[in-house]
Amino acid sequence: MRTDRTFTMLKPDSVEKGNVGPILEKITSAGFRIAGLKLTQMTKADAEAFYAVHNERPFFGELVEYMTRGPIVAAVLEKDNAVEDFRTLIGATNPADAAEGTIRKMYAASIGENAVHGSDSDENAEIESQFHFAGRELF
Ligand code: IDP
Ligand code: MG
Repeated sequence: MRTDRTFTMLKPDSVEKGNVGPILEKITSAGFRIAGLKLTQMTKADAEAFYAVHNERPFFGELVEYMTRGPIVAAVLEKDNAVEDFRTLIGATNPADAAEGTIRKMYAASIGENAVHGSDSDENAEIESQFHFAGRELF
């Protein structure tokens, strides 16, 4: 299992607000290399599968609605200790709790609409990358 890649999505709110450029700039400035990148939109079935671990949670319907309402930017990012370092860069799930200077502190509106996704383990980074990217789309 490789430890130098993670998976992210710039969520629909980030695309809607024109924050894709500034967020990608923050990511590459923090030392991540972009190994894969695409603008795409998840179907309801895609979002239900991607977030299946949360399907018993009260916010699941709202989460699926949010994540499918418009395009996202999906990316695979490469850096030593990628998963942990990227979670640090994005900050806490709730922007109210996110550290100063983190992506969610700067660009997220609420715990639901929180601008970006970051994988929570090397194993999930691999699963989530394969969900969105074919091998020939990663460099
Ligand atoms: P994470 O994205 O920081 O890993 P998770 O707990 O895995 O956070 O939740 C996945 C996503 O579900 C969050 O990023 C957010 O969009 C949404 N979410 C989490 N908790 C809540 C909540 O309490 N209300 C509404 N949406 C939530
Ligand atoms: Mg999570």
